Amino acid sequence: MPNELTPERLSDLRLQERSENTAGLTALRYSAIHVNEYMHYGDGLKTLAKLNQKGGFDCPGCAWPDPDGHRTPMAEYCENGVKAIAEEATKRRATPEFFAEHSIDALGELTDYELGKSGRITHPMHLRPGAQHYTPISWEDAFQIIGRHLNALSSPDEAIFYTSGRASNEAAFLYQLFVRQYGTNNLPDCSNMCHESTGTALSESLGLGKGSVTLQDIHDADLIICVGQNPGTNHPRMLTALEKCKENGGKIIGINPLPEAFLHKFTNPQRPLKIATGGTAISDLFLQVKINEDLALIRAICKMLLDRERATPGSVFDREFIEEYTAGYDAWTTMLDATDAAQCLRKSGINAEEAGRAAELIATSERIVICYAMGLTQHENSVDVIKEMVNLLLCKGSIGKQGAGICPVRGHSNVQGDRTVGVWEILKPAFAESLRKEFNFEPPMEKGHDTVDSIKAMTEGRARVFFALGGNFLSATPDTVYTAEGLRQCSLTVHISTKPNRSHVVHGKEALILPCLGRTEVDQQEEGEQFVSCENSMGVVQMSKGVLNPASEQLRSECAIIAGVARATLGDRSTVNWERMIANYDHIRDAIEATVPGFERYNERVREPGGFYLPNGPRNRQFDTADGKAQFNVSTMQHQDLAAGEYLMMTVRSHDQYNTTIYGMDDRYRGILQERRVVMMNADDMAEAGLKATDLVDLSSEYDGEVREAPLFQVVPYPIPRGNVATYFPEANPLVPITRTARGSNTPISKSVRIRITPRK
Ligand SMILES: Nc1nc2c(c(=O)[nH]1)N[C@H]1C(S)=C(S)[C@@H](COP(=O)(O)OP(=O)(O)OC[C@H]3O[C@@H](n4cnc5c(=O)[nH]c(N)nc54)[C@H](O)[C@@H]3O)O[C@H]1N2
Ligand SMILES: Nc1nc2c(c(=O)[nH]1)N[C@H]1C(S)=C(S)[C@@H](COP(=O)(O)OP(=O)(O)OC[C@H]3O[C@@H](n4cnc5c(=O)[nH]c(N)nc54)[C@H](O)[C@@H]3O)O[C@H]1N2
Ligand SMILES: [Mo]
Repeated sequence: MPNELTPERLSDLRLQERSENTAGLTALRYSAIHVNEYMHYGDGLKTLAKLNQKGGFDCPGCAWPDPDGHRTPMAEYCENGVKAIAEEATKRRATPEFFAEHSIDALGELTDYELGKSGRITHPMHLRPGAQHYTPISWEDAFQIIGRHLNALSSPDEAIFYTSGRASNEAAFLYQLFVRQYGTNNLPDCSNMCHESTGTALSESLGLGKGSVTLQDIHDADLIICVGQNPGTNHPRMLTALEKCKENGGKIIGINPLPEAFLHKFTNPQRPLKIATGGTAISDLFLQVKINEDLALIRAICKMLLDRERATPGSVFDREFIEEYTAGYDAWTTMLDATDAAQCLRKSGINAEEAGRAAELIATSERIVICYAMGLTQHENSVDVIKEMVNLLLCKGSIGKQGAGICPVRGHSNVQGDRTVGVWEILKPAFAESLRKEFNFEPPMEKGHDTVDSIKAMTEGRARVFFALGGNFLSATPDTVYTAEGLRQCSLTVHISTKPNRSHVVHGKEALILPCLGRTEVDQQEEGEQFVSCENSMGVVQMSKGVLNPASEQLRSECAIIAGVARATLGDRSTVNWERMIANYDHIRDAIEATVPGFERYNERVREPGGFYLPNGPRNRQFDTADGKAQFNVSTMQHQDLAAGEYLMMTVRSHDQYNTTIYGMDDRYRGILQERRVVMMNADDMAEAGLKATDLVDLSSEYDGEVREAPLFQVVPYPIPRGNVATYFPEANPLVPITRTARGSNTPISKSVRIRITPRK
């Protein structure tokens, strides 16, 4: 949010019909516009030819997997992947002259969109204490400043080391190694705000905090339940997989408070015949659930299934699977017996007939996949909601067989890999032991700060140095005003970044920006050109090798920057040969192989076209839980108490953004154009509140007597359940309370914030 916000600064909001067709030729046209506007012509051709191809580079967009076998030569990418590339490989530059022209105050006046569009940062930049301008600094001097600040702290636990999920396995591993040698487990990451609830729920119920399906399972499923996600925008290549499933005779149920465009129609841009014939209808049944009432809905459906199973034993449930592989079935059915299905359905906003149709589809399907994303993970009871989804799969025996399983659809392209190689505020004893053995040092064992705890530690003065490997901490985190206070109190804030963002503007007393190579760029080190590797949503590790010349000669790779910081901070204290690691990343991969299970012959297998799968117990019906069984879970239902005049708000992504990076001002599929400060409301709620389309309102949220505000939003009538509203992330983040998080995962409740809407006079 820029410093000064006035009604005059809002653009002319334009509303049009919602689109009921995703992708198609329009998507191709928008891809071309972004490439032409922001990239050099030759760079465009070169990058798109290598995007998501074997031996090419991994799309920095999302974590959806690439096909194992044949990949379309025309392109394994989508409109939003192309936008992500155009954003990184832009021809625009944020040079030292740019920072000389723009003081901190002037940068603060720019919108997120304008800040991002200023281009790639070309030089390491330094903001001296009290200064108004970032000025260039040498790499060595920057490393020395960081080392000095870190070594001056009274405890390593006074430093915070954040990671955003774009960092490669190699960079992430080196980073956590440095941080643990320095002496802390304060390793918060974007996952804490993203799929942490998944990690908790699936570890406890299935013994592994990751999904169990492969891409082939999606193709082979009889039924896919797509709940709490918007793949038409956030994982467009997933639609190709859903289309394959449909062509194989599969059915799809969509569960979402919003009638997202992908549910209606998908026109695969890679198949000209489909374009001519108007595309594939994706969903067979759409359940417009109320925000955070998925648990009530699924529970009611499970009760219907149980009734049917009892009437004809063995016709619905997989008794053998339940018997052999699960625990807790009896407690679960007892809980269902005590459940009032009608009441659950009333809560969920779904009528008995629609729920009955869902139950029918589930009862008659053998192979079921449940796909989900942020619509399930960012509520207070998210861990229970995800476990409820697992209950449904378990009773159907839909785990660990072809065409079935749980599929948390990941966000950032390597968020899953970063966790696999050790970026986590928790250091597991087995990994600690491996680090101890391989590197001969005593790692800290105490749990570190996750994202929410890090913010509190900074604001309460318990942490004084903030360091970020990528991301945009200020804008991505909840409670923006509170978080800003924490960052401003730090003695030093450091960002390894590709482009300017708000976290560079809301800074500590001293600040550094360290510009790094992007995924698309050639990474030249002492022993030659290097590649890195990433793990996608389905546990496949693949190499990624850039093709473009770096945006500036000054740029360093993330690995090289981390090594520089480590040397300057740890000096002779370190037992790691940082130079050797950087000269050739094979040495980093050898170290990963030696310390992280599943990476046997890493250097060899990562060079094979298409990479390799990491081990996955649930896929083979091996459950690493206390009793070795998959767990049915019994939980109490959450009741959302809204006071009179309160609405339940979800914050979502528009079609034209990548998290806090704003590609453009339009949300094309939803028909909301040119302005992002909007609140989508049910037309009846609007009428009741005396509001008309485009009326100006202020939003506020109140928790424990504390009021948070976000001014100046425009009302948009939208088909959303009554009592629910939707706004865009990050504009509405000041309303998300730091004091309320998901139980068990500490994830901010970005999808269920109680708010009030006050009309502007
Ligand atoms: N182009 C693009 N791609 C991206 C991203 C991006 O910003 N832009 N971000 C990446 C990242 S980090 C992530 S995590 C993913 C995010 O991918 P998504 O999770 O698809 O992203 P959101 O926009 O947060 O959408 C949440 C969806 O959940 C629905 N929803 C909200 N609350 C509820 C609820 O209570 N129940 C149900 N059933 N549904 C609900 C919303 O209506 C919306 O459709 O995408 C990744 N890919
Ligand atoms: N209200 C609300 N808040 C949310 C969410 C929500 O749905 N609602 N979603 C949450 C989720 S799911 C996530 S994952 C987080 C995202 O949180 P983050 O990952 O912290 O945010 P991003 O916007 O993805 O980070 C963008 C910045 O990353 C830098 N960058 C881009 N590419 C690279 C690179 O290759 N290397 C380096 N070093 N830097 C790079 C650029 O400088 C860019 O400005 O936000 C969370 N916040
Ligand atoms: Mo995410």
